Amino acid sequence: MADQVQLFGVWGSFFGRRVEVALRLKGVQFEYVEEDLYNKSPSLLKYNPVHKKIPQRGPPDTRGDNMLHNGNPLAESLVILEYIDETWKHNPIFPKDPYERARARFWAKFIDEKLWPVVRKALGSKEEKEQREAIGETHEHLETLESELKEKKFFGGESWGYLDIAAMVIIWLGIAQEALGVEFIPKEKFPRLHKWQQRLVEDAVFKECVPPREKLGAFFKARFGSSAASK
Ligand SMILES: N[C@@H](CCC(=O)N[C@@H](CS)C(=O)NCC(=O)O)C(=O)O
Repeated sequence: MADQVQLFGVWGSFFGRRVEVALRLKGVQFEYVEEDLYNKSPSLLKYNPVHKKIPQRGPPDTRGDNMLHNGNPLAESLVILEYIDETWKHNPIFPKDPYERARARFWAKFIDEKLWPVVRKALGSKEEKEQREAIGETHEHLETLESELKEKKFFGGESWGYLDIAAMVIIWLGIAQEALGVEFIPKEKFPRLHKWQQRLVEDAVFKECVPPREKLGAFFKARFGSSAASK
């Protein structure tokens, strides 16, 4: 029987786009279901009763980016990426070497647990001081990632892989910078990350998954335009 795959997501969320990139790279057919986070669908609540996220996180609440594979619900984008790579083994996204795999997981965790929370804070903050500090911390974390990238084309080396997918949020940062006029990721300060994200958005798989810049920019303006980030 052919695999039945459904992806529940929100178009502007890089969590769901991570899963989409991996599915497209593997050539897995899937049905995409756009979720309304303010009015979560019965399927989302049924399949993601723990986090109710897309892909989900945290203990009992409800969140929205998930995948359903032959009736089995999966949550948390990074966990789903591992599942996809183990289930469909062609075009592997993880490095072969166990040490390199561990490092890739380490940095992906760093992105979700260190970088993303301060970016979220910088975007949403209504207070200028708090927002300046959050942008400062964002820059610190980006510097760390810039040195991890070194002179490599991609985090994965010559071709992109798991960590490049996990780091997609950096593309979102560039778009937020354009839309809100805030220096989230100034080019002069992060030349390697700039080149890296340009290579990614030119890649055929990413091109299909990253939302159009104008659409995402307009979303940022509507959602965060009144926060300190845009002043
Ligand atoms: N750690 C989760 C995060 C997923 C997440 O936060 N998704 C957001 C969309 S950007 C969501 O569903 N928010 C709805 C909510 O928090 O209720 C993952 O990697 O999948």
